[in-house]
Amino acid sequence: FVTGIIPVIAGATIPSWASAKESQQTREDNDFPGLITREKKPLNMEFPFPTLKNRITPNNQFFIRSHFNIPNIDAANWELEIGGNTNRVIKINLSELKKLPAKKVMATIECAGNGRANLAPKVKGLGWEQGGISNAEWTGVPLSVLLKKAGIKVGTVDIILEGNDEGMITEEPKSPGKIKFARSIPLNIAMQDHIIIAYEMNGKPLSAEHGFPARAIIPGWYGMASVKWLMKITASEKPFDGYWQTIEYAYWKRVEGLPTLTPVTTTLVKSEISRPVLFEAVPAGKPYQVRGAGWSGDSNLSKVEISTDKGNSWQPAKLIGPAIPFAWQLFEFEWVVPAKTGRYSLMARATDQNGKTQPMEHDLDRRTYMVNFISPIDVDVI
Ligand SMILES: Nc1nc2c(c(=O)[nH]1)N[C@H]1C(S)=C(S)[C@@H](COP(=O)(O)O)O[C@H]1N2
Ligand SMILES: [Mo]
Repeated sequence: FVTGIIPVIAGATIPSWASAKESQQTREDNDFPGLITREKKPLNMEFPFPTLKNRITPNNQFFIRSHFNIPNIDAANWELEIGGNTNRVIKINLSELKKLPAKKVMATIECAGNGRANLAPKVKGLGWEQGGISNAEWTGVPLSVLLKKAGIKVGTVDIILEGNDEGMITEEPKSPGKIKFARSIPLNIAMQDHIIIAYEMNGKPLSAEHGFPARAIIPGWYGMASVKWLMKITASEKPFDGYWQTIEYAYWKRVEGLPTLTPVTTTLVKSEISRPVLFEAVPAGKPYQVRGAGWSGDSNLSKVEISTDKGNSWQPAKLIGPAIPFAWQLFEFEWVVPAKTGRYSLMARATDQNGKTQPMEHDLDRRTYMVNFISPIDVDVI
């Protein structure tokens, strides 16, 4: 066990002294170098966003979001059951799953609570800053292949994905005793080709933290839908109203003007600056490379723009690499830092090909989810 390791980032510092200190104190081992611990039990760790260098997040740097303790699953005894409103109940083990035609999908997973720490006044819930998000290439079997094997009966509207982790929610609103983590997706989404039951992440078997032996990957949706430690898939004739789509991960959608609790689904357009970090000292009168990433669950990005004057004017950043559906895209921008010293406020604003762009403020109908408003990075030009 080595203490005192801080990831070395050219020209950058750790986001804040508090989070650096916290990650030093609570890290249990060297499995996740540099990750920021938000909670120890259950394990919740944030990707140190200022270290963003490559499009793919290494497996040991990928953020971890778990509601209960991580289950210890014996692959030899694991079976995935598919049933409910189906012609037959099928059970499939890991080696059978791996023999089915596989598909690779690159997908960025963002927790619906990412950026929650930026909300003012402070709110309850895990205080994710910038790193409740990561990107990987996943390998698995299209969910549609499994659903076709079981034979989905007419009248099915929802496909419920159930994990093997369980526990009790002891804060109000409490759960009715122990419950398993579960989430549903509509049947028409479930049948799309890119929805997969993944058993590999960046070419390696899933780790215990990320859902071993298999998990759902719902590209373009916030993370809660990508159920880990998958054990059961149920075709349902009614929309599923489980804990994590009514009480948590639900927002107030206006229906006929009336706020109606609705499950959180697709990831909103957003960008984050990885360089500079908040309150970084930037040398005056020299070029400085601003970096970050942008994404949208619904479509590819059309542009990311940067403002260095509190949003008065915007200039285009350069998008790096090809657009890949469901995967974030890195950007860079050469800032000609003024000779005049003082505090400057940097902002990034992503727009997607549907023309959707980031708002300036958080919409309270979203509660503490889907936080995609433009969040300035203040720096000191010295
Ligand atoms: N079984 C199960 N699946 C789960 C969760 C969980 O607690 N249990 N958390 C969800 C949430 S809220 C997120 S953001 C993603 C995070 O995936 P990761 O831990 O691999 O980053 O997993 C989702 N799948
Ligand atoms: Mo999440």
